[in-house]
Amino acid sequence: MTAGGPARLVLSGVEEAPGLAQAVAAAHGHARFVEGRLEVTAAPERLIHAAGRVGGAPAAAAMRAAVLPAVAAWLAPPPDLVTPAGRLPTASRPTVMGVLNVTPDSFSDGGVAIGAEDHPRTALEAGAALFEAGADLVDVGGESTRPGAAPVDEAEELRRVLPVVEGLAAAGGIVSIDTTKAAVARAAVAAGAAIVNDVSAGRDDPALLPTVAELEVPYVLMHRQGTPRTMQQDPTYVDVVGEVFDELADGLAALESAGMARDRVVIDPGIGFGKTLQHNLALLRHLRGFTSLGRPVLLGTSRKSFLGRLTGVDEAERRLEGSLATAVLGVEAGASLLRVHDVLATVRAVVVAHAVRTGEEGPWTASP
Ligand code: PMM
Repeated sequence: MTAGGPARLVLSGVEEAPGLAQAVAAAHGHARFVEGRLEVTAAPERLIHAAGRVGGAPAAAAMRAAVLPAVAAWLAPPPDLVTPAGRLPTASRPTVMGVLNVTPDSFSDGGVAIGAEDHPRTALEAGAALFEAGADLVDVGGESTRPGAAPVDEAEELRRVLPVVEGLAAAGGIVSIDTTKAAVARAAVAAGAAIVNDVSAGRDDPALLPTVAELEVPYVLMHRQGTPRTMQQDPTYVDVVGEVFDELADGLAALESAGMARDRVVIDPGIGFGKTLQHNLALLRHLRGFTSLGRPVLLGTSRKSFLGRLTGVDEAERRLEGSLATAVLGVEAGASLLRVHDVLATVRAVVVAHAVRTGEEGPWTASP
């Protein structure tokens, strides 16, 4: 699509949709209903005129207000993400978030085992290695969010993550805290964390969103259906892409009502969180559409079980090729942050994908 050319737009909540479809067709566009949504292929201006023909000037104005910002966001690069610890250059290139899970079962998911007497030394070394490999930021988590995982209490989560956040931040790195708990987010930010990454969209702890708004740090709003304990039992959607999109759009509006500036929010479709293999594939195929929300998109596919299903690889740490394939496709679809375990390999793959996409070489390179 070009700025003035036809666009494929998916509209929900449109009043008088049948009349609008007819008016679009009369203006030589295409329109059809799919699962309660109106899919239109037309130049945005034609769609606005069609709305005016059906509902008069107010309908044209409403359509203009809804469509033009979405198209502009879709066409434009996302803005940089400004954090208290520095700026993430999401406007100019994809950025890589290294995963540092500090949980007892973490050897299997690429993190570091805690419980050893030397905690946090091993975790700090692992975090430093992620930065050295080219991570733009490191995501520290103390509670496993794997399907079936049991919750961890606040004191234990704090014991796991706080010294790690503190050490990595003190060394100058941008650190995000992967938590669903307000108290952990607050303590981690006090210890130097610059982003709160919440896989619950604020649903697990009602104090989390007001706390993040008050702390004035960026926030990752991720889509999840169900809870980690049960979410993979029977994920159900009528239209997974539309539903995840609408929930993130509603979530963004709710965050603004909670006092969080929109320009601090990153959105994430939540690959693997209450999704079947086909749901994950549909979200990846339609990832580009999420950029129309005007916020940087985070993609977390690294080592996830759907990659194991597709490739027949059971061990999470042997799913590098699938992880890289989705990272590269994610970059092509406009993802701004990639949450990954294999940082060096991902940075190298993404440097190439970005160069092909834009023609730009560097200045961003991976160190060995
Ligand atoms: N995935 C996991 C944990 N945290 N956060 C965001 N924003 N997006 C994700 O996809 C995501 C996340 C689970 O992966 P892991 O158990 O391998 O860390």
